[in-house]
Amino acid sequence: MTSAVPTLGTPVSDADPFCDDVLEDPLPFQAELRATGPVVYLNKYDVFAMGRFEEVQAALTDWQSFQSAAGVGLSNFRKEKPWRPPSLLLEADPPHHDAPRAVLAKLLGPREIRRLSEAWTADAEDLLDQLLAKGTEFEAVTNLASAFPLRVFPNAVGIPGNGRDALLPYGDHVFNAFGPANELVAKGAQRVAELSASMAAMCDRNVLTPGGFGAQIWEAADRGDITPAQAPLIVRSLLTAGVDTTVNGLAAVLYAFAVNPAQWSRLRENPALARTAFDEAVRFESPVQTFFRTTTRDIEVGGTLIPEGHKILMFLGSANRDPRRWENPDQFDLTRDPSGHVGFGFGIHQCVGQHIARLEASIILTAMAKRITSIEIAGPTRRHLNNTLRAWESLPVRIRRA
Ligand code: OVM
Repeated sequence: MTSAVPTLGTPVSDADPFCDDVLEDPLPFQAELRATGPVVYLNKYDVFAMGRFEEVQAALTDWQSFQSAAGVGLSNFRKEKPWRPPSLLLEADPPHHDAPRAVLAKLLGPREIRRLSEAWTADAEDLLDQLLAKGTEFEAVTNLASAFPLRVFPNAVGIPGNGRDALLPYGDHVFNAFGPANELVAKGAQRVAELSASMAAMCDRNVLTPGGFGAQIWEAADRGDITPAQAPLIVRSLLTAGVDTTVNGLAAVLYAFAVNPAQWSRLRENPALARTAFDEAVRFESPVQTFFRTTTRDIEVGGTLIPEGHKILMFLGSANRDPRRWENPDQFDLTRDPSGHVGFGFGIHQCVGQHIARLEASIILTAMAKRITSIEIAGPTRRHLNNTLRAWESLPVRIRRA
């Protein structure tokens, strides 16, 4: 690997943020990263890492200097062929980024998606009633955090019943593939052809149900807002970025409540806190932990000169727990204002689906708050390791019915 020689005085670290130990519990590594400096050169990957809120937010804002079109993973698309056709949103810069972004921003806007509330509320109540009828102990990742998004989101996009099984494993692989080519990527690569084919099939105009987000993306192509060639890739973005993220966002908020019972009481007293609770959980757990950018010029950050064409690694999860920005960052606390966190990113690429994520979360939390007086961990929890996601494999919980 060709290494940039970091400016004299730039702190250097030999740590591997993508090794199993750090993925299992990234907090000690992140605390060390923040303590080491505003920019730290990671020898192992020849990248410049940022773990403090100020620099992460500034890099996310300055899309002119920190581009996305060279990939938002470790792989540099200027030098390496991307493993799949790049995302027209995530892996693009203005001006190419703008038309696809405008189409999704309109479709997924806070007012446009209100029409989904009623049906999603009925789905949430039905799911919970069926689950609670079976007993008061269950595994919450499969039965709740995955079950709810998988029940409502693919329907809203308008994809057919078959093929849905590909959504979570494909997303898992995409998020692994932003990291280095380690064991996690090798494992996913075995199924990648099959999963990519299932995804492509779901983006086809002929299979998408009328009225869904998918069909509306194709209608944007009919209007000329985007090209017909762009439409299936924009549907792909929705299906890739919209499932694993919400599943792990919900798992994060369920876990946070299970280990902070006083916060659950607070939500029960004031269910209007559901949205705040979800954003606080996104800050606290940061389901998307990291993204990369690539420098478009020599740029100085925190006393370090980062050369043009270099990968930088932004630790969103670390920024969201930076004590320089947050009071008691390691506390899940519904009385704080979590807005301004970078768990959905920041700037022109900030999560375009965040209103959908908040709607899903607030609906399921509100339905839970009506039915459940307490929630606690009932057995050994297990993390799901992913190069980018902070995820759960298993959350056994015990609840008490209202
Ligand atoms: C996409 C995409 C994939 C993964 C994540 C993401 C968080 C977007 O294909 O556009 O945003």
